[in-house]
Amino acid sequence: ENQPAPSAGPGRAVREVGIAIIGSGFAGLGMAITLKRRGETDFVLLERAGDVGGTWRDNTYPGAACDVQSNLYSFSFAQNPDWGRSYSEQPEIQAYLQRTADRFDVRRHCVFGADVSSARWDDDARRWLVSTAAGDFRARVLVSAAGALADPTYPDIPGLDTFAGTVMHSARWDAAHDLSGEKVAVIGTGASAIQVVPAIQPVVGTIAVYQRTPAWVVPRTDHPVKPWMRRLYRFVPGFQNLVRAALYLFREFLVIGMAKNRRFLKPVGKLAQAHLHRQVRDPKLRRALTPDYTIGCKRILISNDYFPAVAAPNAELVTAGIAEVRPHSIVTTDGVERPTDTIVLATGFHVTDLPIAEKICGRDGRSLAEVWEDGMVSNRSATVAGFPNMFLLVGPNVGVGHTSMVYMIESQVAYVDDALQTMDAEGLAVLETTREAQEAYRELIAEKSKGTVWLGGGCASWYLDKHGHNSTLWPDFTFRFRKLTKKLDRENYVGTPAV
Ligand code: N01
Repeated sequence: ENQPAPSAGPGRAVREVGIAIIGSGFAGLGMAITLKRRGETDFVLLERAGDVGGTWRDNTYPGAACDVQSNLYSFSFAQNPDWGRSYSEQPEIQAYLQRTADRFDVRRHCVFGADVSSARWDDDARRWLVSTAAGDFRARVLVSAAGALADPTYPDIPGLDTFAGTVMHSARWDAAHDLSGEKVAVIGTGASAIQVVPAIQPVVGTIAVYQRTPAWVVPRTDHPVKPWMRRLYRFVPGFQNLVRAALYLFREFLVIGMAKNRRFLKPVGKLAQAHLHRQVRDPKLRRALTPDYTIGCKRILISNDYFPAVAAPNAELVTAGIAEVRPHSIVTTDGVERPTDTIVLATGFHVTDLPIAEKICGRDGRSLAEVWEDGMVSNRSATVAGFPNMFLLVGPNVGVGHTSMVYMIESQVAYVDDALQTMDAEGLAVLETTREAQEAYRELIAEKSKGTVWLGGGCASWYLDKHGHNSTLWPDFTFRFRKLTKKLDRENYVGTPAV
């Protein structure tokens, strides 16, 4: 049953726009720039924070960096010949995003402080009604680019709320807090933890790393980019494209090949074991750091300084579970109590239970979260039946652990842009995908996921939802995703003309 569409509160003006884009990270910016480059200017970027950048704006913890090479981790239409390192650190990526927003003049479309509280489809008006902390909007089209690594997960540990010291999530770092000499606890051993631990270990008094599941870690081949290389990028036409293509192909064939065919994983497991062996002398610590699941089941991490940091004299790897947090300590299930000044939660994000999904309500008034109760479903990772004129960027099954998310984002943006141009060309007021298309895509994903290390590698990861389904990763070569999303699959949509 249709729910009444919300009206703007008393005295609140509603702004009419063509396209409302939620979020201004890589996805939101990519969408905005694509629209702008083809002359479409009737759009807003609704950004809850005060600047563009998304996850690269938010993750300012010491050591934050990307584990995909910068040449690949950038927009194809805005390459940067000046990257300082092969794997860039957070400030450089954030500066790149800010500069790119300026270069394509999209900041004028940004509404900052516009935290979206709800977005509802009004079937009579054929408009999305979007309420935000910075005002209400009525939009013909809604593009959610709110991100999958946007909302931090706070673990449900007994007593955490009674802790008298400082608690910081890695994605909400407080730079003003001085950790020097403190007794610091880091909870988690994922991609964020393995970067923050070595960055803070030299300055803290003691550091206790609470590990629930050890990570597979391989060496990181990071280095500063030589000045002559930068000159080649800048002055030799096509050279940076060539490097990008080589990196892309290497990652694509090596990693996806491995995920699909376990025997290729063996040498990588050996490489990780040798890395651990070289860096950690103590056999007991080495054993504690050795994973018992197949490499690749979770994201393979890359670091040269994580193991040495954990093996440092002021560090301790805690493998017993956390029983409770007290005002000045953490107690583990083996009864040991460790005095603690600051707790760093490197505990990840709401990926399979996206908070934005609770706020977007479709034709029958149900939220995306309700519709996705049995798992996230979509047509081509972009549209959902019952949610007309709505597009998702970095939604279900777009994630990649092995290559650049920017490649996937650009594929998605091209698809959405083709859909928007189709709507204009055909004079459509409403475009909505069919349940059949959604079901077919779900089956395609399930089929492609079968037999992969992500499903059968013997680990629990954020790649899988609570039902054990892969609802986050694209389980195939990314060029196949690009092919699938090159053009709108018009036959899988119902279009309603404007009159
Ligand atoms: O989060 P995670 P992340 N008690 O979810 C543990 C991207 N990224 O922020 O494995 C104790 O991976 C949890 O333990 P377990 C990248 O895509 C990229 O590190 O569930 N422990 C795990 O160890 C990445 O995959 C980069 O047993 C608890 C950790 O917390 C994604 O972001 C850098 C717990 C969470 O790991 C997320 O990475 C950073 C509890 N209650 C991030 N709850 C680069 O490009 C959770 N854990 C380098």
